[in-house]
Parts: sequence; structure tokens; C-alpha cells
Amino acid sequence: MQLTTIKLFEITKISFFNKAAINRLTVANIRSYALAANKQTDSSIDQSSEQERTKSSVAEQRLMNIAVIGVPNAGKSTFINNLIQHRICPTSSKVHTTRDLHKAIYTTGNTQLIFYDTPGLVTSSEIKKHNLNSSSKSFKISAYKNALKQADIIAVMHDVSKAFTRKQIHTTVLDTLRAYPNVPSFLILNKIDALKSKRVLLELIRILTNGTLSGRRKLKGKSDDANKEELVKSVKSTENWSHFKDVFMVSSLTGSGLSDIHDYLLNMAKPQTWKYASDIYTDYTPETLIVESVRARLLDYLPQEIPYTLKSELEYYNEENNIIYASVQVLCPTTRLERLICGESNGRLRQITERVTSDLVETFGKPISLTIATHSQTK
Ligand SMILES: Nc1nc2c(ncn2[C@@H]2O[C@H](COP(=O)(O)OP(=O)(O)OP(=O)(O)O)[C@@H](O)[C@H]2O)c(=O)[nH]1
Ligand SMILES: [Mg+2]
Repeated sequence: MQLTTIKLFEITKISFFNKAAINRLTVANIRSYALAANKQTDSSIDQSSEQERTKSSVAEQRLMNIAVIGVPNAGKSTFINNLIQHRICPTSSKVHTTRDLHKAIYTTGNTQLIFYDTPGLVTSSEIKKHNLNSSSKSFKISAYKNALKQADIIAVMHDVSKAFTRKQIHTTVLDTLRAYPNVPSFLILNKIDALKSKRVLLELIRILTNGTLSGRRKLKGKSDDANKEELVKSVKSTENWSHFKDVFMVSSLTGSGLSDIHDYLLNMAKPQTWKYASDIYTDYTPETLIVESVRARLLDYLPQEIPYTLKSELEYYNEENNIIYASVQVLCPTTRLERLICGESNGRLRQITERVTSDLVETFGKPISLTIATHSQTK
């Protein structure tokens, strides 16, 4: 293939203020581009039929606002990306990947679904541990409030892979549900692929819904009065939530069970004018998406708390002939950390740059030439 003759990597080192060095790694990721180009040819047919399908008169339009909430790392962003089959929300294996309220907009047929990807709520000790700024907690709470004010329904994402926490809906999530009693909610048991036995799921549903679904307690072999008494007791001693409308069991990673939620949400959408044009898929600017995608992969590739000490900033952004050119600078507190990020012969930085580039090709559906530059603030 002709494209293979094009140079894949270009690494230059330049000096910076005598003391520090900026280490640059550019990846014009031709392989991802070729993949995307193939995908685009295949999907160009889909896109034109999609456009036909999304030509919907205002009178027929339906809308649904879905706030996706849960503790950090529960899989909220992965869930949204895989449900709508478009990488819009940056994800990573570490907590606090999503830092701000972010909308993913999905339009199909006459229906628009707006997903509010929220940052996981945190306690004060977590703020300290992950080097989040002191206003993070109130900032996150206000992001939650904004999402919930707009929401027609709340999707509670619950990670069932963690044995220590899976029997309890986190107090921050319960507090949020209590604060918005009029907004219906449903529970998503996520990461079921990580369970050795699925038998535990039925018991978990019973525990997490306090034995109820839509407030109806299902107690076999008891009189109505006994049932009522139990229900009152359970609401009083509530450890979990008695008012979920529905429960789904999914693996957001493999996609198992997601089509049921897709159809469920489409069916529930109410007649209402769309908030966005059918070709808009996010409220983030491309610049923010690029910086957040770099940050997410730094979280993935670097050990423990190190990535939380880094700051990523956009240096350059331009789009020419349908190709995105972008440069992101990663500020490292010490040269030791800078060396760690770059790895031997810049190997790690190259891997990170390649990975972010391929993420962004999926996001934008067009080629991107990305430079990641590191800059250490001290010697
Ligand atoms: N095994 C498994 N892993 C999953 C699943 N869903 C998400 N993950 C992983 O869980 C990690 C966290 O996923 P995210 O989508 O970033 O989680 P989040 O809830 O958005 O996290 P924050 O943005 O930090 O609040 C990633 O490594 C995902 O690959 C799943 O169904 N199964
Ligand atoms: Mg997230």
C-alpha cells in the first residue's frame, strides 16, 4: 500500500529556557488513518442512509436526557461510548478520568438521546490522594446538579466486579437520588464479564433495590399487610434504593446487554424538539477532547498517582484539508518524571501518542497528526 511509504514517527528534541527540555513526539498515524478511511468508505453508505433516517420533521422529534451517575471508575464513560458506538467520552483504567460534565449526543431516526457523562463524586480524602484541586468536590457537585436538573431519567452505574463494594450503592449516589426524588432512575449492574459466576447477580439485585422494583416489594408467601410492614421497615432502614424503575445487567466493555438499554431509552423518549442538530455529537470543543484524551491515556500508561501530578495543555490546533493537526504539552513536575513518561528511547511517549491518535481518529472520524511534547519544570 502506498501509504506505508510515509514516515510514521518524527522525534525531535529541542532546548527550552536552558534548564528544561521539551521532548516532542509526533505521530502521523497513517495506520489509524487507513483504518478510518476504510471505515469511512464502508460507513459512507451507512451515513447517507443515517442522514435520510435523521431527516425528521420537528413535529415528529423525540428527546431524552439521561444523566449517568456513579462512583469514579464504575464505567460510565465506557458505557456511553459503547452504547452509541462512538468514542466521545475519554476513558481510562484509573479513577477521575472524567473531570467535568460532558454531553454525548446521539441522534437516530426521529429520536435524540443526550447523555450527561458526570465525574464520579469524591470524598475529601480522595481529593487529597489524587491531587485534585480543593474546589474539585464542589465543582463536581455542581456538575452533578447541572446534569440532574436537565435529566428525564437517571442511569445509576454500579460496578459489580468489586466484591467489597458491590452490595452497597455508594452514599454519594444515594444522596443524589434522594435529592431528586421526582426524576425516575434505573440501575445498571456493570462489568458482569468480570464475574466468575453470574448467580450472584440475582442476589445483588435484591440487595441493591431493597427487594423492590419501582417501589413494589416482592415478598413471596406473605400477606399484603406483612408485605406493607416489611416495605415501610425497608424504606426506613434503607441501605440501598427502593425506587429503581428497572435493572439491567451489562458489560459496557464487551457490549453485552447494551442493546436492551439502547432500545429502552429510545422507547421512552418523549415528543420534544431536539436540542442539537443531528450531526452534533458532543458539547466539548475538539481542543478539549484532544487534551482530555491525552490526559486519559497518561492515566492508563503511568503507574499509581504519577499521572495526577501532570498537567496537559493544548499548544496548537488547526484543521487543513480535512486533517487535524494538534500539539499537546505535558508539564512534568521533575525531569525524573519526564524521563519516566518518555521511557527508553522515547518508547513510552511513542506508545501513548499512538494510542491517543487512534482514539482521536475514532472520535473525529478523520486523520490526525498529533504531537505530544513533555516539559519539565525543574531539573
Ligand atoms: N471488565 C470490565 N471493565 C469495564 C467495563 N466497563 C468499564 N470498564 C473499565 O473500567 C475502567 C473505568 O471505565 P470508565 O468508563 O473510564 O469509568 P468512569 O465511571 O467513566 O470513571 P470516571 O470518569 O473516573 O468517573 C476502564 O478501564 C474500563 O475499561 C466492563 O463492563 N467490564
Ligand atoms: Mg468517565
